[in-house]
Amino acid sequence: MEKITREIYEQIQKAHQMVLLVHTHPDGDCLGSALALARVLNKLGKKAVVVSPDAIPEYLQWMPDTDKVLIYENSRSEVDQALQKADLIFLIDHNTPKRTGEQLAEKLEKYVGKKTFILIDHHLQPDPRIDLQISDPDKASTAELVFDFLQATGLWDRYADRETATLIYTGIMTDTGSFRFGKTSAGTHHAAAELIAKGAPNEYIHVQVYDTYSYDKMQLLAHALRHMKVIPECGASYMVLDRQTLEKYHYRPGDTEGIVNYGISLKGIAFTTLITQLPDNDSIKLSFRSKGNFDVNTFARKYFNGGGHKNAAGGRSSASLADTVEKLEKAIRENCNKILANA
Ligand SMILES: [Mn+2]
Repeated sequence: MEKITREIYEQIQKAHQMVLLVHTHPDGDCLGSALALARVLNKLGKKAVVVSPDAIPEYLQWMPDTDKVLIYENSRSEVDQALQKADLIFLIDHNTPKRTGEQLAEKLEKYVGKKTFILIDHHLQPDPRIDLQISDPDKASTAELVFDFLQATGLWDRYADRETATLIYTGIMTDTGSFRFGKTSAGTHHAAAELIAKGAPNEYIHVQVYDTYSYDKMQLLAHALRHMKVIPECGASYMVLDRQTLEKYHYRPGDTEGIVNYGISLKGIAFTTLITQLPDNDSIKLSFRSKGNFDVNTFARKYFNGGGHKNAAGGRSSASLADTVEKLEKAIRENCNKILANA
C-alpha cells in the first residue's frame, strides 16, 4: 500500500464522523465518488455524510443514495452541525475549499488547520494547505482514484456492492465522456470491468445519464448549436446561452451539461467556450474545452478567474454578458497561434 493511502486509511479507522464535500453544480464524478466512499464508510460502521453546495441535477437523481445528500442551500444548520462534529472532512473532486461556493467555503476555511482534511481529486494545483491528499491530474476521473483507494485498502473486497459499483461507474463514465477522453487508460477499463462484474448496470447507467433529455433541454442544445460562433482563423468557437434563452426553455440545473463538447467536435477547432448567463446568479459561467496541448486550465486562470484540467476547465465573469463575450474574443485573438497549432 502506498504511504498516503495507508495514512488516509489510518485516519478513517480512527475517525467516527466524516463529511464528504462535492463541488458546486455537482456532476457524475464528484457525486459518484463521494457517495461510493460514504457508502463503504457507513458499512465500516462510520458516520459519513455527503454535502453538496447546491441541488443535484435531475439527470443524476436516479443515482443510489442521492436522497441522503445534504444540500447546503436547504439544510444549512444540519451541514453546520455535521461539520462541527466531523473528525475528518473530505474534499472530493475539487482542489480547494473555494470550489464549494462562497458561503460554504467561508465555513470550511475556519476549520482548515484545525480539523483533518483529506483531498481526493484529479484537478491541477491542489490546495497546499491540505496535508493528506490523493491528487493525480493524470487520472481521468476522481471515481477511478476512489476505486483504486478502496481496492488498495481491501475495503472494496469487504464492502463494495452493486450500488457502490454503480456510483463509481457513473463517475468514470461521465468524466471520461464514455471512455473516450485522453486520460482514459488501461487502468480505467480494468476498473470498469470490475465494476460491471460487481453488478454495475452499464447500459442502464448510460441511458439514465445520456438518453433522458427533456424536450426543452434538446431545444436549448439546438439553440446553442444554431448560434455557434466560429473563428476559423484561430481554430476557435464559442456558444452563448443568455438568461432569456435559458428562461424560454425553462432551464433546470444540468440542462447545459455536455453542450460545450459540441463546440470542440468541429473539424479544425481546438478551443471552444460555452458562456452561460444563469438565472438567479450575478456572475456568468464559462466552460472551456480544448484539443491537444492548448491548456485551458492556464487560460481559465489567466482570463476568467477559474481553472480545471488541461483540456477541460471552467471560469467566471462578473462583467456584463456583452463585455464577457468581448473579453473572450480578445483572449482568443491573443492565443490565436497557440490554439491553431493544435487544430
Ligand atoms: Mn472529476
